[in-house]
Amino acid sequence: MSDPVTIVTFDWVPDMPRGFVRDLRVRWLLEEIGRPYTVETVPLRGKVADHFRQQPFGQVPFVRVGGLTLFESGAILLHLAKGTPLLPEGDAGAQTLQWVIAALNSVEPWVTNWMIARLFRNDPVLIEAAMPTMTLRLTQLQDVLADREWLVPQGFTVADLLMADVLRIPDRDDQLAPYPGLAAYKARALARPAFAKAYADQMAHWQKAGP
Ligand SMILES: N[C@@H](CCC(=O)N[C@@H](CS)C(=O)NCC(=O)O)C(=O)O
Repeated sequence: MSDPVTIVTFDWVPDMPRGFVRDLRVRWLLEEIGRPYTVETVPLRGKVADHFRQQPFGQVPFVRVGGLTLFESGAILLHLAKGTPLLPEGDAGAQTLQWVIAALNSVEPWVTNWMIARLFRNDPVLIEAAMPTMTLRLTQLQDVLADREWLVPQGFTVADLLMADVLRIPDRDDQLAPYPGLAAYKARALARPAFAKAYADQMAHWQKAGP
């Protein structure tokens, strides 16, 4: 019997990040592998010391798996995907890890930079400064995906889950429109029933939290 999993997320967030808070990645992975979980919350407004003890940056998500507490969505996903087809063995596993790190380290920072400029600040100068690096990475990623369905030949892995979730951010503002290959890849990933379930469950959580 595997250890019970608890996802910890915020008790409430404003409208804008609803559906995008990174506990979604963990919910999605757990739905993919059919592993049940429970959800607990920490306050967003008035963060408490116990939160920082479990996530030193005062962020979410973090999880408890048996006696282990783990933060960083990438680390959580890799831990939970171990032993499942979402994290294959051997060379495919190494390639999966490579693409997990690429999603988090080579694509997400530039997308986040743009997101802050456009969605948080909506500052034309910052947006213009953020665009070249984001568009370069999106172009390069689309080139990679030109001849494959998923990042690793063996099929959908935790790397695709992360990459597709990262791509949801520019897609929010129609920024994937110039990249039909990327838009199709993101749509393939999001068409998975596990994503729909995870998304609906996260939105139900915010619904319960109130406006
Ligand atoms: N690298 C972290 C980033 C976590 C993160 O940015 N979490 C956001 C929610 S999606 C958060 O907690 N924001 C509130 C804050 O930074 O204070 C991860 O992937 O887990």
